[in-house]
Amino acid sequence: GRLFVNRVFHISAEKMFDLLFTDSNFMRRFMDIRKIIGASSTSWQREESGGMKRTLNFTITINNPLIGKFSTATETQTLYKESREGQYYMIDAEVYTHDVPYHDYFYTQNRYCIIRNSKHKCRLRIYTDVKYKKHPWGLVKSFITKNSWSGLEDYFRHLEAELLEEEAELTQGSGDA
Ligand code: YK8
Repeated sequence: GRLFVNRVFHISAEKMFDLLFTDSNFMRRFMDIRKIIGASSTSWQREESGGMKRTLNFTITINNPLIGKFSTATETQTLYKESREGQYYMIDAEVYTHDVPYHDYFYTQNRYCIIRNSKHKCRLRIYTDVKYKKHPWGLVKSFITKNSWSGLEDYFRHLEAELLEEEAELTQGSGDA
């Protein structure tokens, strides 16, 4: 796997969770810019294991002539029961892209950790792994891996940049920047 984001933000842990994992203006705007369309989400629901789960469906726009222009996707997010409101949140997101070539071979697992640093600061870590459900032929595997990493890197760099913008807006004039 790879660690794509590992940074302290001048945003509280609680606020960071709200930005990324609720139907926030931030996430709506970000999806708009990424041309992620038709997003719908269930609400967070308590699991028997003690964690919480929600499922998102959306259509991603892909700018690769080899792959196609769009793909529907399903993202299942699990908030681990070890999470503590305002202190520590661990979310695993499994993302299936249904309409790309070899879609039945792989999925992506994104792990988000939000750790309280102080009252107004948190550390965000995003760790990603491409997982295989079937064993593809070597060449196919490297094709999937290469395309997934470049797409994911682009996405998370952009997300980090937008979070920095949000941080700047939130701290502006608050006096404790
Ligand atoms: C979520 C992983 C792979 C996929 C894409 C397909 C490669 C196909 C390989 C063929 C286009 C928002 C990605 C990047 C699309 C975007 C997905 C996003 C960023 C050629 C063999 C969508 C997080 C996420 C997870 C997985 C990403 C896909 O919140 O390369």
